[in-house]
Amino acid sequence: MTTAHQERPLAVLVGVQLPGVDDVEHAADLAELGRLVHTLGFEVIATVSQRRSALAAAAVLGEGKLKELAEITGGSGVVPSGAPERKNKARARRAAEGGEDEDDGELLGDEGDEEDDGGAASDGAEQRAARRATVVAVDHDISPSQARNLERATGAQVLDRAGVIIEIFHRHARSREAKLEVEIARLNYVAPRLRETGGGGDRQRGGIGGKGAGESALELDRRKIRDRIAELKQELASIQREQSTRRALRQGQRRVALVGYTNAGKSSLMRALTGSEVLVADKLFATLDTTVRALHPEVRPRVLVSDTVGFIKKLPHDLVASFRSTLDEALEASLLLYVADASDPTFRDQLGVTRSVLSEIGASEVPSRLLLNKVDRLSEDERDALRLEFPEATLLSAKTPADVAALREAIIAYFEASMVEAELLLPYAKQSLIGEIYENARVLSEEYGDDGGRLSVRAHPAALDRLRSLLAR
Ligand SMILES: Nc1nc2c(ncn2[C@@H]2O[C@H](COP(=O)(O)OP(=O)(O)OP(=O)(O)O)[C@@H](O)[C@H]2O)c(=O)[nH]1
Ligand SMILES: [Mg+2]
Repeated sequence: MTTAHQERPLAVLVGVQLPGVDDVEHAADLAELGRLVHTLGFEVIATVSQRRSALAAAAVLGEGKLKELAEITGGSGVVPSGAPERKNKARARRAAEGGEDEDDGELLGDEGDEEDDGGAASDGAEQRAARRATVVAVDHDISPSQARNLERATGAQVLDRAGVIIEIFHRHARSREAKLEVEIARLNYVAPRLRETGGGGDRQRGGIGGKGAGESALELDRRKIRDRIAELKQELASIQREQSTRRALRQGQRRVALVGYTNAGKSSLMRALTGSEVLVADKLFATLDTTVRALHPEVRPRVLVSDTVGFIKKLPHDLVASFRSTLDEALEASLLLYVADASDPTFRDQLGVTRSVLSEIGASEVPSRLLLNKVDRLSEDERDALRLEFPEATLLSAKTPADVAALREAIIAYFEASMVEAELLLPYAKQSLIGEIYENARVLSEEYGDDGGRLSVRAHPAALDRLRSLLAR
């Protein structure tokens, strides 16, 4: 556990303001990258930003800015001549030197690990350079050769935005499924960034071994990574089959999913609504697994609430693909609660990202409500302004019990309104289904005759369909 606050290793942010990105958006993007890097356990000491029409092909920044950056990291500030250029990526990577390579399959060394107690003893040299940033985080996706050149010019480790996010996911994954998904994304990310290490190829994680005849260490490493990905995908597929069976069992149940940008307060609402102990943390991507719990105190038929993985701008493609299955959970909900952190000045953009990712996975058809959370941080005037701007939304705070109680009532009322009354015939031979009926419908009356039970119920149409099909079998 973290004891007295130890000094965090230092990082510097790099951002290029591309045409079409205004100052506010650029600043917000960098601030978000700063929070991501902070979540990884670093202290951000500086930001180097430059307006350019495109990222510089060699090392993202122009010459002057590169020097400025190198002053913060203690590097030379120049890309050594003869350093790999972008022309031929394969050749470039092969040309890269071996010695100090960090290709151990981790995107970062241990130093930035937030779970580490930070007590890794530094040697004298490190102490002298104590105020120097050891990590450069670039707010764009950069090519492996750009990363390489930046590393050479700065003497620091370089991570791009995708790398930072993948590393956070890697550390926060808890369930077997999330771990597999992240590992696949991570290997996909690492593979093109592997460099010839002059025999050091066996340092890859996941049992990546020595050289085979006729193959360079690099080719072998890549092939092993592909094999490993295939293996992981198989394991994932079997877990997902089990899960879809479990999901099928829940079909027809009344389900609400909390969706939204990372750190919006989904898990906090989940806790408050269900009395569960899901993780709440002021970290980005605290939650990577979908959790499903019943609304508490329980209602009949019960309502299930799911907490889901948060979204972020420019989510790396590999991760979007990986977390699709987790988000399928949201697709199966009868009601989506979009949670936004109304105290964050950029929440409108965040909401846009949430909507576009959900519509990509086909969830825009699912009925939804907008929850503007964390209003305890806003003044009365600010709340009034939000009410005008979002007349349909519910303003609330996960920390205010009365707000949570009102939300619970609103959820119940929503389902109540969509419930219909119907009559179900329960033959004596099917008596075992009585539990299922009570679970999924509110039984208003029960009458038994020669042919079985005649139950008058109130239930959601989907639940009725499902019960009827069970009864007809
Ligand atoms: N002041 C205030 N803080 C809140 C509120 N809701 C959540 N928080 C805080 O916001 C931070 C993030 O909350 P979480 O519930 O973990 O957010 P999340 O949406 O689950 O985030 P991810 O799992 O990272 O996607 C925590 O520090 C919470 O205590 C609220 O209504 N008011
Ligand atoms: Mg969460």
